[in-house]
Amino acid sequence: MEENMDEIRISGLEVYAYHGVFPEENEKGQHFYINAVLYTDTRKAGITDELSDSTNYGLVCEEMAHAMTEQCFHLLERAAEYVAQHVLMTFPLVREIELEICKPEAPIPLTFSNVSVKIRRGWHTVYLGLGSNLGDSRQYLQTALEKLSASDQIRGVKSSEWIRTKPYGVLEQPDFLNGAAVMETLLTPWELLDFLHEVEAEAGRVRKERWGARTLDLDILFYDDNVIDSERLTIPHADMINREFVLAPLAELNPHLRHPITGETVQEMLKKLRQKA
Ligand code: A4P
Ligand code: MG
Repeated sequence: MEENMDEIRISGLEVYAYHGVFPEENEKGQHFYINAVLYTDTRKAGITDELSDSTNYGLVCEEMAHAMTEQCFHLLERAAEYVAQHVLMTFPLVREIELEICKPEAPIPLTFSNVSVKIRRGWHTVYLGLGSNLGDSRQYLQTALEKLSASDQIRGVKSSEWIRTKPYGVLEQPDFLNGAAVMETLLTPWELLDFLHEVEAEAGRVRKERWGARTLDLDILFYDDNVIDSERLTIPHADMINREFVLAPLAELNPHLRHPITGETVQEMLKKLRQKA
């Protein structure tokens, strides 16, 4: 989540829709009310007074109403996810959205004023490390970038140059071609990992030996400034400070990026590593 973002707020948008677990709800429909906070940067529009430099909240209302009525879901959770994603994909300047869908006419045989589901979703900045040392490495890396770009959950993919590097860890294996890429994604870290594993599998990667030769290796280096230490996932990538083949391409993309735990920039980590060598 980014701090200090400006907000465009919409409240009480009324939409007649058909979401619900009960068949009567899907047939008869009922009123839903939407509250949304769009996190964005209004500075440019604040200077120019041009609508094209901001996000048109009228259009956002229309798109939310459209997304609410074009499909019929069982759950408010699903409707909220769907509407949030639609707004994030349709309005490029909206970095995050907080969305609440209220259902005050929900079929509950008790007196109540409202039920609602509220979620916060957004684009996250991710840095990936890419490597290959089997087969046509350049082609594997290039294809991986194309598959990432082709996902509707990922946008703005930019990559570093590919560099040829000596194997690290297990030394008796071919040289690697390595690089890094930066992008924005709507996926959670775990969803992104699953997607990367799919892309690796499509490149014919077989997991045998840890640190062994591979057609394609995709590692998550940074995910915003999240720190994750779980069985399946360690973010930031644990060993980056010892790997020039990670830090050099990262420095090409963003030398001033800071490690969220140590506070060191990529440039500083790279300089230290080169001094050690
Ligand atoms: N995993 C945990 N954290 C992450 C993360 N941030 N990104 C888990 C991706 N995966 C993460 O990885 C094993 C498990 O790590 C995954 O299932 C995931 O749950 P893997 O890709 O199956 O196995 P691996 O790649 O052999 O192991 P590892 O530890 O990821 O190795 P690395 O760090 O990828 O190193 N030398 C040069 N010159 N260039 C290289 O690119 N790469 C390696 C592999 C060794 N030597 C190299 C290079
Ligand atoms: Mg790996």
